[in-house]
Amino acid sequence: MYRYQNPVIGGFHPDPSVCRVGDDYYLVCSSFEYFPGLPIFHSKDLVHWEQIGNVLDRQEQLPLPFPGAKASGGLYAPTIRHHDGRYWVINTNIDGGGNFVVTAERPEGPWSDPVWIDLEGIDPDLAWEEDGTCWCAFSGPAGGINLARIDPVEGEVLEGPFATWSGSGLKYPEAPHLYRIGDWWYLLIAEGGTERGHSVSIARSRSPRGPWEGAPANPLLSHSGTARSIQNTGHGDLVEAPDGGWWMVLLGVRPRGFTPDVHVLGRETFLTPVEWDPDGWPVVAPVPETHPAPGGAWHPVEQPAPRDDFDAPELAPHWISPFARPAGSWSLGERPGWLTLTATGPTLDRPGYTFVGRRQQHHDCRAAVLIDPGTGRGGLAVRLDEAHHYALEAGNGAVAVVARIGPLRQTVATLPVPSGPLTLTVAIRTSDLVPASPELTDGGTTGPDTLAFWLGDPDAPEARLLAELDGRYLSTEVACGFTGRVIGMYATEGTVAFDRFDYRPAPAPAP
Ligand code: 6LW
Repeated sequence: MYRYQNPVIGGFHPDPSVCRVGDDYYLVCSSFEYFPGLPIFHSKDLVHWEQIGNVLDRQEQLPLPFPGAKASGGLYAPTIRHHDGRYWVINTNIDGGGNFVVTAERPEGPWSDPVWIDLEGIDPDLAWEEDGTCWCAFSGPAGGINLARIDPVEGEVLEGPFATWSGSGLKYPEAPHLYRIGDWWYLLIAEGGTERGHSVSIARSRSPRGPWEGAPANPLLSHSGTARSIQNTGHGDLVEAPDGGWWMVLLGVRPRGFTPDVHVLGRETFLTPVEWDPDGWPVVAPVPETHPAPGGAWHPVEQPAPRDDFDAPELAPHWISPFARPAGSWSLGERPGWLTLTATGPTLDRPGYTFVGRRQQHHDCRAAVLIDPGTGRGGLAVRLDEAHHYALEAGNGAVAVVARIGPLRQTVATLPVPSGPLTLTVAIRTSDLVPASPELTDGGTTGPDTLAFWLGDPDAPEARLLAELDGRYLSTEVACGFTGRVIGMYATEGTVAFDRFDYRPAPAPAP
């Protein structure tokens, strides 16, 4: 009996939506201001997920104009469905155009250009009746769940929108998904807000037009007020496995540190089993840390290698850049075997800089690069947004650790270095298991983790520890917003080259 560990997709992969085609599952997540957008994953068992691309991987699909686009703006929650032999994704770009549909013959793409839909709101869903009628449920501007009949090919609104069932009375009903299951239509939603009060509720009707009957047990799922290590559980999507078992993918967080505890990896994708009671209502188990895997399938997949040595002709799909990755700002051909970044902005503090990064997916991990700063300036940064990031920077004959926390920017350490390639490392350790260094918390409370910045490989005797910084200031609760940490390479002056990027989970410190 195989058991899976939650989250099934770690790191900031919120608002998951899943569909099954035969024995294959496909899942998309929101991605906000990052390009490329809407990562798409494939699995054969709901547990092991391989990113097969990004739905929006052409800049023209993803207008994020600035000034205008902002951190945690851009792409909110998507829905993926398979209908009439095609894959469909409906989504909202809150900074550039609103609601749109893209389609593809194959899940790995290419996906079409957006077909914009004149509906105001977020969290759009797609559901079809047997006669081809297409319904779009979404979270309307007035804060309730709305329904509209649409033509998803032309992007035309054919009827509505009109208000429909909006939950059990908790705040922020959103994330609607409409399903035809047996003789019933079910409307699944999130309510309570995406923070600690997040929950999942459901209603059913004989018609998408209602009338709707809320489940007696609503909210079906909430971790609010529990001591569970997984919190903020909500924003679910239901899927039936080939063996008839039902499952829900949903978002959750894993907070760390002293109260009120904070999360640094963003809202992650979790999996929980769903049963049906004799009255035809789903029963959703509290989201488990580990659980027997869906029956009949166990298909581990290749995850990205710990080292990317930039020998491939294209960047792997998990590499992301805030707002844009303009041609000319990056190259894998200019210096074969190196990723060459050319500065497009002078600072990480305002959009427009060159940054290529990947989501931090583990609480304890290490990231390291071999950088040749040449005559430029750049380095390795851990970021939440333009106002919350720590950077280990090389340039002009020195390395420096620079911390940006809200209105404060401070160079914490500097060290002269010889010219030529350097290894820069950030080692991230959860501190609620390991008392943080006193000077880090000056005797105060313990944050979620500490970030140690090294010149060289920390395991090598010649390595130099430059600074250890408290990770609470790079948490979503401090920075606010919808994303999580991204660790990446950047250039803010001239051209900087990176020979490799290593990312490895580290064993949690012994308690
Ligand atoms: C998402 C909505 C939400 O569209 O936040 O808090 C938005 N809930 O469901 C971004 O995740």
